[in-house]
Amino acid sequence: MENVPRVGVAVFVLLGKTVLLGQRRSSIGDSTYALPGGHLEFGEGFEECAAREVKEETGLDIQKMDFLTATNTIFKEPKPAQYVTIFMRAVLDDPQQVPQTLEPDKCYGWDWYAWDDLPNPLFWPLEKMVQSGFNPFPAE
Ligand code: 8DG
Ligand code: MG
Repeated sequence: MENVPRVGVAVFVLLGKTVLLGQRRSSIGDSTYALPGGHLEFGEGFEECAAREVKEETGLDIQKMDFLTATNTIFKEPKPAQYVTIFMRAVLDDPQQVPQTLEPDKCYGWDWYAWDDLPNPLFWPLEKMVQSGFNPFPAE
């Protein structure tokens, strides 16, 4: 792969006070807990990409999408990579719907985690956001 910055889209899927995380199976951030998401495809909008990636990875249908923030992350390991990542927020169409591990080669499984009791270790870019005080929940 040519060394160019790539665009990632990651989604905070919120259910009550919890957020959906899955343990990655990937050369970047293996075994760490991350949001569903992936690469922006050519011609795609942010919301479109968010809905597609969440559906492909978890089977969940989402709505009420909002843009939250963007980050610029440079990974040195396992090989140099740079991601501008768009972070979206969404809720489920149907709050009864259960996440499925549809890409078992990329994720060990999905679950809901309370924002004040997140699992360890978090995927490094997410860990940085949490440590900076970032909170994906809408102001009450
Ligand atoms: P695809 O080929 O299916 O499109 O992509 P993927 O294999 O699902 O890509 P990904 O690694 O899950 O996501 C793309 C990049 O987005 C990832 O390598 C780095 C960036 N990214 C962050 N934070 C997060 C996060 O919390 N979750 C995910 N999935 N990606 C994130 O900077
Ligand atoms: Mg992914």
